[in-house]
Amino acid sequence: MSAVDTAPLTQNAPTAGGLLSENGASRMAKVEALKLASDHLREPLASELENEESHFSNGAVQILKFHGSYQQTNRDQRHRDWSMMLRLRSPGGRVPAQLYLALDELADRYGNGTLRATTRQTFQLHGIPKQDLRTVLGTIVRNLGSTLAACGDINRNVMAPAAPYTTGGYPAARRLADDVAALLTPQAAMGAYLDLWVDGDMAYRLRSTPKVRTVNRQPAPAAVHSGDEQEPLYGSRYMPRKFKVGVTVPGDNSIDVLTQDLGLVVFTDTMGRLSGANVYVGGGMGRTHNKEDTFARTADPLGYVQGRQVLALVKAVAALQRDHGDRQSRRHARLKYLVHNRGVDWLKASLSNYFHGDVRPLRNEPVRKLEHYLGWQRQGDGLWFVGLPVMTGRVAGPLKDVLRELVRRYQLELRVTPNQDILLCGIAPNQKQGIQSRLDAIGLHRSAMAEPTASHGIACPALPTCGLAITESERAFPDVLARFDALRRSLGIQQPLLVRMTGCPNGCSRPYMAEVGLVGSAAGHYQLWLGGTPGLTTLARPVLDRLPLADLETVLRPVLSRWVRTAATKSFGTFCQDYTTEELRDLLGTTPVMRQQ
Ligand code: SRM
Ligand code: SF4
Repeated sequence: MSAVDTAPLTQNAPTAGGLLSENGASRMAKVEALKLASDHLREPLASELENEESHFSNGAVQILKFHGSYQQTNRDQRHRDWSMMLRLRSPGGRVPAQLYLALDELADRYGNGTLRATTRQTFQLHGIPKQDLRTVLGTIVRNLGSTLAACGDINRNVMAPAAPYTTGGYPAARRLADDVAALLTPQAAMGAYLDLWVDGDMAYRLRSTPKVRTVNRQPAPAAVHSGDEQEPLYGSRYMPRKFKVGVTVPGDNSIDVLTQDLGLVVFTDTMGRLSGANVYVGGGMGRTHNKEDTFARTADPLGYVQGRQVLALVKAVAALQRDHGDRQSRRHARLKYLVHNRGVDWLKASLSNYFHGDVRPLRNEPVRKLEHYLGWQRQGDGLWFVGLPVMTGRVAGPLKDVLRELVRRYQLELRVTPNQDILLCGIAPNQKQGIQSRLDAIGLHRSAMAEPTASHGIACPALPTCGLAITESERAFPDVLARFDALRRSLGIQQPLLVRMTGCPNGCSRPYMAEVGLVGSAAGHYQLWLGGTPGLTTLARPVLDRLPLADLETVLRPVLSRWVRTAATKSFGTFCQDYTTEELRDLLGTTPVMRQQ
């Protein structure tokens, strides 16, 4: 590999690397220029917060994202009805009682009265008017929450198994997720964040961790530094695009490890201390219909890295993507395109400029399983947790009331799972009965907590809040799941089916990993993806482009029936993998119109 092959685009010299034409920013994606001019993510947001307008300009909207908020309109209304969505940062899905109670109240007082558990293990609030943004965000920070870097071209919420198990590798995985979140926290942007939302009160600074302080003190290869003293890792243009990290333990694939830009599977010694991690790079779901150069992709294995080198490796991969990711076309800016286009061997070679540790062959891992942790379970420290299925993650109505009551009374910590479910944690044995009786009152009986299809199904918000939605998703999903359950029952199918739905191809509920993925393609129509597995190990394939939702049963009954008659010992996804796409299409109950598409 020559030096030229691995040469990075210099982060803070915007004319370097051919990004800009001689007289301006014409070849740089617009967002790049906005980030550069923003004074580390302050302007024009800070100025526009002071005006009386009901909404922000496009420039401010881009900067606002880094502060954890999106400007949205209610797409059910004919007129433009502006409001803000706020997304929290909660590594491993951990939300302490005090923060949850604050969110619950903010949603009622300033938002649309609901909270939304997300697929990356945090909460969103919707419907916040611009003039209340400072109050709401400030209240979150004062209650020890944060929305910093929950959106934008930066490291996003770090995922980790939500279960609060105190044994095995789980505590180490959670600690590593906290360390990664701290390691990749922006520095100058944190100053801007505190200035804007809590009048610069540095008491609310996100704390580093001892391990991160050690890593940051150690000498690192020069290439890791962005060249910007105020923002040493990211530089003044931050990442080319969002960057996502997930950490888990061998065998537990609740975090969908292969869909992350950077996935870490931790190994621990007999004392539960981190001994190293298998590293996977270049996963991602987002794509655009009819643009074949955009695609969903599972991450490639990079290798095994020893425990004391893991954080340096994480920083190195982030720095490499910062320098080499495509800053001209946002559509191709994710790490997955770099890995796909240049190959994992190129990545390994380039990484040697950023990381001086060893990357060894991958260690063996057991078969991956999607753990969903529903129902009552022991934590391992004498306490219990209870996993509550939450349809599409929407916390509203009686569920919201009961959660508030239980969290307030017992001061319980919450954990959000990647399946949009909620775990109530730290429950003493003598509190179990009282809690279960309150759950019974809203239909969350012990037996209802493990319902096979619904417990696994997830759907993105889509209409009416998501500006990119082509179709319904969250609002249609309860009915879709009920129809799948009825179909399974009518065919005598006992096994669960992993179903995921989105309102567009961006893939927010990771539908391309499901056994049945429904991806909005035109009003009332969905692209049908088949062939993902229950353990989230394989990418599914698109089989139909425009399945009318009304024809779900007609189309799927024949293939499900064939599966249960001929191969019921396999999962449905594995059964589908035995066929070519053409053969699968022939197994569907399609109409001639669908076949012509
Ligand atoms: Fe997402 C954009 C919601 C997880 C891929 N996503 C959006 C926006 C912000 C729409 C927008 O840009 O205007 C959606 C807001 C809708 C709303 O009204 O709330 C949105 N994404 C969500 C959430 C809330 C879906 C959910 O059902 O929970 C998830 C919030 C996660 C979090 O807490 O951080 C969410 N989004 C994901 C995931 C899954 C994941 O991260 O594990 C993906 C696929 C993985 C990936 O990134 O490849 C995902 N969202 C996208 C993309 C496509 C990115 C790409 O590389 O092409 C977009 C569009 C974009 O960024 O341009 C997007
Ligand atoms: Fe919006 Fe598409 Fe994400 Fe659904 S998948 S939330 S429709 S961007």
